[in-house]
Parts: sequence; C-alpha cells; structure tokens
Amino acid sequence: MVSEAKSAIISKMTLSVGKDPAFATDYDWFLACALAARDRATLRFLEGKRVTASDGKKRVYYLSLEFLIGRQLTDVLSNLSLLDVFRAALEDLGVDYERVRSAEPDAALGNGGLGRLAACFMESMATLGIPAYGYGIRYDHGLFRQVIYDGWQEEYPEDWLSFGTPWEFLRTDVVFNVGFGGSVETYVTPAGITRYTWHPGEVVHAVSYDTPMVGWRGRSVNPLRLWSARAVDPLRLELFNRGDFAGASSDQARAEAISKFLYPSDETPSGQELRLRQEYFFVSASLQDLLSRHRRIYGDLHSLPERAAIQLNDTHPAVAIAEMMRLLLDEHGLPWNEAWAITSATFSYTNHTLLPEALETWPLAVFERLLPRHLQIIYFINNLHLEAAKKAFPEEPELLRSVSIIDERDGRKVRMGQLAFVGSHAINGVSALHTDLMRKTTFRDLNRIYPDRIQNKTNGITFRRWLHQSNPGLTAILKEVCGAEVVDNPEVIERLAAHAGDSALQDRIRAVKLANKTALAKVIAERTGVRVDPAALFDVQIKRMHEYKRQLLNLLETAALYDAIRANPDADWTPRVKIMAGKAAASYVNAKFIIKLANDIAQVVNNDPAVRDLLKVVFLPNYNVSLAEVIIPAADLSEQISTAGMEASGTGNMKLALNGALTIGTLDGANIEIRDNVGNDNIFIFGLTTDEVSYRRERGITAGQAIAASPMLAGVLNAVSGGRFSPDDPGRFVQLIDGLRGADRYMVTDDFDSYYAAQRRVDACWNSGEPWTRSAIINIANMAWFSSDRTIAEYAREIWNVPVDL
Ligand code: H2P
Repeated sequence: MVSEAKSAIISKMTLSVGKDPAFATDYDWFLACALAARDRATLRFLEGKRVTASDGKKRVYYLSLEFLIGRQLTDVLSNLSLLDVFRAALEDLGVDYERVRSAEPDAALGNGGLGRLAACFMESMATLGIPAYGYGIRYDHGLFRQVIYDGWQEEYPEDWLSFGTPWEFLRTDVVFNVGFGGSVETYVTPAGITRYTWHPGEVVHAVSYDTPMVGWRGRSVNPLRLWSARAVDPLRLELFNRGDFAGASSDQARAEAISKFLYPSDETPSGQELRLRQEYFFVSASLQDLLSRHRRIYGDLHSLPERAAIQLNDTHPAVAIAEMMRLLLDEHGLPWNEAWAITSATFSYTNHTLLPEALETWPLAVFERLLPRHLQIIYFINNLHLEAAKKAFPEEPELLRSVSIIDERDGRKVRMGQLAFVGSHAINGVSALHTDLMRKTTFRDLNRIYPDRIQNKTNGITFRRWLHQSNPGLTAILKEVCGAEVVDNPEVIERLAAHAGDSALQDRIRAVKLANKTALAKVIAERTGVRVDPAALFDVQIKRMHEYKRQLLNLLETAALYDAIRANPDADWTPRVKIMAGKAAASYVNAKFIIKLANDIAQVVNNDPAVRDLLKVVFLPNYNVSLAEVIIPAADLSEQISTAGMEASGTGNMKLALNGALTIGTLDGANIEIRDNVGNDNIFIFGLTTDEVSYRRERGITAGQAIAASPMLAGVLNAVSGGRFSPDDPGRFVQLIDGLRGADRYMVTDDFDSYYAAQRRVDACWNSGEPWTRSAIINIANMAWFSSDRTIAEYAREIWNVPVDL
C-alpha cells in the first residue's frame, strides 16, 4: 500500500506537476498528493453515477450560494482510509505531511454557518450513499481575506484559485446559456393557448466544474458542481482591431463578474444587481442541467418529483421556483397546472434566519429589468396563491398582505422567503426553537394556509472533519474507551459517560486538551505576537461578527473583569485567555468597531503588568475553516451568547461541545438542544429567554433600567465610551456605546449582569478541577445526536423521500 502510494505520488509529481521531486516545493507535493488522491476517488465517482442512472435512484440536488469546504486533502485521504498510507509514503520520501497539508489553500466559498453546513451535508450525503449533486458558484475569490491593521479590519481579495485547484474536473460538454434582461413575447397558438417566449437582451455561458465529495470509507462519491461565468464571445474583434482594447473585452468583464467574488452576507441588498445576477445564473444553469439529465435517463418530465428532490439552501436560490416554471412552461410546453404540480412536489426550502433585514427582497424594478419573464410568472403564482388564501380565510383581508409574495409597503418588492415557501412542499427550520418561531412569527400566516409544510431539522456537523481529523488525540481515546466502531457509529460515544468520573480517563482527556492548547498557543504567538499560557482557561468566541451574536457583550465582560482584577489583584482569579475570531461584512460599520474594540482592549490588557497572566485577550485574524480546525479542539469554554430568538441554530456550538468545551450560552437556537442532551449541570445558561426578549421589545423597555440597576455595567460603559481603551482617540466608541444606552436592540445591557455572574460560575467550576473535566466528558459523550449524518437521514426520510440506512 505504502509503496503503491509512493509511486503514485512520484508519478503525479513528475508527469502532472512536471517537477523533479528533488526540487519540489510543499505546494508541489500537495498537488501531487491531491491528484493521486483524486484518482482514487474518481473511479468510485463514475461508478456511482452509472449505478444511480441504471437503477433509477432518486437524486438530491442541493442548491446553495455557499459551500465552505476549506481544505480538502486530509478529508479526502481520511475518508478513503488512505491518510496513514500517504503520511507514511511521504515520510519515506523525506517529506512532512503537515507541511504538505498546510500548503493547500482554504476554499472559503461561504460566509459562516450556512455555507459550512452545506459542506458538512455534502460529506454526510456521500457517507450515507445518497446520490446527490451540490450546485453552486465557482467564485474566483471566496470570502475576503481579513487583515488586522492597527486593530482595524481591512479586506483583501482571497485568492484560492489563483493557481487553479487540483480537485476539480472541467466539464467542457456541460455548458448552458443563461439569459438576462430583454423582453417577453406573447402569442396565441392555433389551439388558442397563450404562450410566452423570453428574448433575453444578454446571454452568458455557465461552464461547469466538478469536485468529488468523498463519503466516509469511500462509500460513495458525489459531485459538487460549481458554475463559472464566461462571455459567449470572449473578445469583440472589431473593437480590438480599432485599438479599443478595454472596450473589446468589456462583455467578457461583465459576464465574468458574475462568478468573480462571494458577497458577504450582510451587505445591504439595495443596488446589488450583481447578487441577483449570481443567484439566477447558478440556478438557471443547475435546473437546465438537472432537467436535461432527467430527460436523458427517463424521457418524460412528469416523473421528476419521483427521481429528484431539490433543496433550496435559504432563499438565495429561491428564484429557482420561477425558473423551473419557465423551463417547464416555455421551453417544454407543459400546461400551468402540470408544471406547478411538478415544481411544488420537487422543491423544498430551508430557512436559516428570521432577522427581518436578512429576509431577502428585491425591488420590483430591478427584478423586472433582469428577469421580466420570471416576474410575470411570480405574479401569476401570487394571484393563485392569494385566491386560495382568500378562500381559506375570507374574513381576514389583512392576512393577504402578510402572505403575499409581493410586498406592497414602501416600494414594491419581491419577497423571496414567501416565494420559496409557496413553491415548496416542505419548509424547514434548523433547530427546534427556530422552527417554533417560524411557525409563530415570520411564517405564521403562511403556516395557517399550508399547515403541514413546516418541519424541523436540527443542524448537525460531520464528525469526520470536526472530531476525527481535527482532534486525533481525542479520537484515539474514544476508540479505546468506546470501541473502534466509534468512527462508524457516533452513538457509541455515549459509552464514555460511564467513565466520566474515572481519574485516569480525566487525566488523559486533560492531557489531550493541553496538547491542543499548546498548538493553538503557538499559532497565537505566530499571528499576533501574544504569548499565552496553555494552562489558562481558553475562552473562545468564533463566528461571523454580528451584533446579534453579541461579541460586544463578551468584550464588556472582559473590560469589567479587567477592572475587577486591577482592583483586587491578589484574589483567587482564574487565569483566562479570551480568544475571538471572525469577519465583519465590509459595509457593517458597528461590527468593524467591535473588532477594533477587541483589539484595543487586547492592547491595554495584555500590556498591563498589574494583571500579569490572569487575563489575556487575543483577536485572531482571518478566521476560516482551517483556523477553526485548530481553535476548536483547544477550547475550554464555548461562547454562544446571542440574544435569545436570534441565532437560528448555531453549529460552532456543536463542534466545540463535541471537542470537550463547556458552553456558556443563552437559551437560543441549538443551545437548547445541547442543554437537553448534556444536562443542566454541564452547561452555563444565562440571560433572557425568547419570551422575555419579546416582552421587552413589545413594551419598548430600553437599556435605562438595566444600567441604573447595575453599577458595574454603568462603570464599564463609561470606561469604554470615555476612551479608557482608546486613549489615542477617546471618542472612538461613543457611538457604539450610545447604541446600547438607547434602543439596545440586542439587549446587551439586560443580559450583562447574568452573563457576568455566569462567568464567575465558570471560574469556580474551572478552579475545582475534577468536576470541570467530568462535565467536559459528559458533553463529549452526549453529542452523537448532532452528527450531520442524523440530520441528513431526517431530510432523506421526511423531506426528500430517499431511502437511507442509518
Ligand atoms: C446561519 C445562522 C446559524 C445557523 C446556520 C446554519 C445563517 O449561519 O445564523 O444560526 O446555524 O446558518 O443553519 P451563520 O450565522 O453562522 O452565518
């Protein structure tokens, strides 16, 4: 095996990379290994496609604007059971696997949880043997690279593709035309039927690239098919010959802009025509592709719902409902009712947020300019939908406003959530609480009209990447204590619980954690210059920077703790390292100020000899999947402190608990289900509940009361807004803090005291030693349910109607 791998790697190095191994760089070795690994995945990949077609198996199509896959090499090798073999082969060749692995660029084709969920789902679908295609965009530049300069975030283009990627196959024969703009022609057939033809004003090519997604033990390999935009004519020769070189390539530049770069999720939607172009581009190509596959295999389109399930990952691909109707009506000549029956039986939609500003809408004018035929179709769908609503609830004209796909208030808009809901047979939330809130708030009226559509599918994470690969030390212990089958069946992790009090096991768990923390401490020193003690409590908050996720609450507590330590330096403090990482959308001013505050606090605290090693603050730049793989196994405390009702689920919370971190969190999203699984004694819950949050909101209770009641809070707000951490610019944080003193939309002030108190419970538990480790073990033991294999099995059975044996 090892010798085979060695010759495969050498052969790729010489014949594909074109390098003499003696002169190969780490990146060359990565290329050679990736190509050798891809060969092994490809045979299975092709075989899977053949069998699916010949056996008439139903396929799942997962449409997502984001796939946050990160690095692939370890994932692919490990899932093909070749990791040790390749490691040994490289060692024989005098090459260190770790360096080779790190030479791979991190594919950051997503923002955060939503994109990473799509990547975990692709892996789980392949693991469960579900034939699936992931469809998305092959962005030249993924999420921006974050550089922290003088404490501020700066954004630079990310360049994962600048040297190509060895994982993908270009499919030169899978190219589709995607149109934009133009006009719609109406005509009546001799049989008296009105038909429509769309004449787009502009056409671009969608070119496909397939990356194999390998399931555990290579059970199956599915394609992630990403579309790249190309101009139909790369160059306008007549302009070029006249010397207008820029004009000659302007069509190309306009077309290629579509797959140039991933939008950060919280950019304001206004004026972002390009984003709508991106959405329609990949949706149209994907639907054309899957319809042509279906016709090739089965002939007739009426059987589509039996052979295909299309999952919309949030509303970003929701225009697919209108595009499917257009293709069936205009291109394939089906009558409306048949087309609608096929569409609604095939589509399902996952909602990931209830934040009003994140619910996608498009101004009618933009929509009409870009997609005139689709707007007609949407009007038609809406008319039928409103008719049905009127019939069901004749006494409630108000209801029509809330369920309409067209928002008639301040400037008419298309509401993508309503469109996705109306066109799907199943709609799901991503945690029990979130789904409940969907039914009660945002989709309340739609839920009354279509009462059985909303389901819950609590998110999950793939244990292959987030436990086995990223934490081999812990995995080795689990194999020994729970049995080697733990890597195939996470449920046996539960066996660990019986040994939670065993001091030998506790010592081993602590030793693994310490080793992981030492590795993280090294990264922290390299990237920030700050030296931290691995024996201290590592307190971690890693996620997109957003006010509802309340990094600011964490920072205020840090500032208060700092003051408390200074006031009483000889007390029995728990040495802590506060570690934060995350990116702020480029246009999100407050989130960027919060990053600056984190760095300003770090500057003051880390350089104050009075606090010694009792408190250190670190903001790690450029958070991505690879960095998460280092931070998560090293965390002692997991910060999941969003305002109750605002975090749909969270998945970082699951990764951290699985790796033995205890959670400090609100009763929000999947935190509630984590608590139910690990038990109240093994988690630190604090803060307002969802009901209390809405009560305050409805009554307009603002921050005044909380501040008046808490001298510590008042003190810390004054300190931050008075320039205590920003002596170079004392007014820097006035506005940020004034936001808390006023509306405090995210109720930071209301939760401050209970958060501070919960942190002191954390200190006491940590100081007690044994009970902490016991709780950590109980957390690990009870996380099996959060495997994305469980989540995908539920989607398969309850939404997609696809067989699965789990
Ligand atoms: C979002 C939600 C999370 C959820 C995730 C996946 C949009 O991710 O906010 O609560 O777990 O989708 O369903 P994020 O905030 O991490 O970008």
